[in-house]
Amino acid sequence: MSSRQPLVSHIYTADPSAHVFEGRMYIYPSHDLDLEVEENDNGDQYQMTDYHVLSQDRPGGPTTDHGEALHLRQVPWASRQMWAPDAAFKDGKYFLYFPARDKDGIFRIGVAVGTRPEGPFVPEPQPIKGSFSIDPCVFRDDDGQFYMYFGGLWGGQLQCWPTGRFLADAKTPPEETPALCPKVAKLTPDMLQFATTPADAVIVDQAGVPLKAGNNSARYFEGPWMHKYNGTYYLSYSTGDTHLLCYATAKSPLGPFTFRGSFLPPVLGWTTHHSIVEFQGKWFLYYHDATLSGGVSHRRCVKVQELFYEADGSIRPMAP
Ligand code: FUB
Repeated sequence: MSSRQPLVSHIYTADPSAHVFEGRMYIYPSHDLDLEVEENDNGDQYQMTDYHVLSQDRPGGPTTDHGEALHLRQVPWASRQMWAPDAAFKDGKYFLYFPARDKDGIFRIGVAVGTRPEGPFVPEPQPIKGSFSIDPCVFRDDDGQFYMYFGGLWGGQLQCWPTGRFLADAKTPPEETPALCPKVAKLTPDMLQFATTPADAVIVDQAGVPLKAGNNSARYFEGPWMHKYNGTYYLSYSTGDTHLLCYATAKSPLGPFTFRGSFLPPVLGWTTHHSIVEFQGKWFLYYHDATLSGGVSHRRCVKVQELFYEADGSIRPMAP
């Protein structure tokens, strides 16, 4: 299965987080706006103000747009830029996790709750305590514990937290020093807070040495995704300015994760962002590119293709 066509073309969509809920494929994307704005490294062109939930009866099948599930104006703490979201289900409730800038311009991660996978969702009045940066991915392990992975560099501000306090002018680490890592925290049983202080999900090379900041074609930048295949934890992510989707594996959801390689080369547009999900025994990659707008990086479209593993558990590289 590979349609290589946008799931929908009546709106721009990006950053797809896909989950199977109630036997159907639900996709939680960013909703890119059709704005004429200058692009910069701070991501000011990504001015999204709401979320739409999409669904399919099977990957590649017809897509339903369920309409607006949450709008910026409903979120008391947020000021702008609703970036890549994710969703989770527990005890009869659906949770939409989303980053946005607070009133001080600092990215935080919020949660909104609903009773249907497509929403609507009612936001909590405050962001998750101790949350920062962008791109939440919420993963349920087989024992029922939920984890959140998050973080993104540059406009996503991950580099601004070297001390645990926000430093607006902080730079990314020097090339010969360890790279910044995505963060991981356990969620509380009610799914609304961190149960543990966010820690580094460290990515190491084959010798067990943390990847260096200058290892641009392998080190982490943004868009973490966690899935489990044959008992192994797969942390996949974007390398940002080198535009690759890469992955690393571990025996624990907390890592350390050993770098395994890249599985998707650069797509059209600056960003690349994805999720990996199983549906009826097959695995699928949801991702985006900017083909729908002819290459405008902030007007993207979500696509899907089947993903395959080799016998040794490596992900077979694919073409966008
Ligand atoms: O969509 C806005 C940002 O672009 C996301 O949060 C990043 O992952 C990148 O795709």
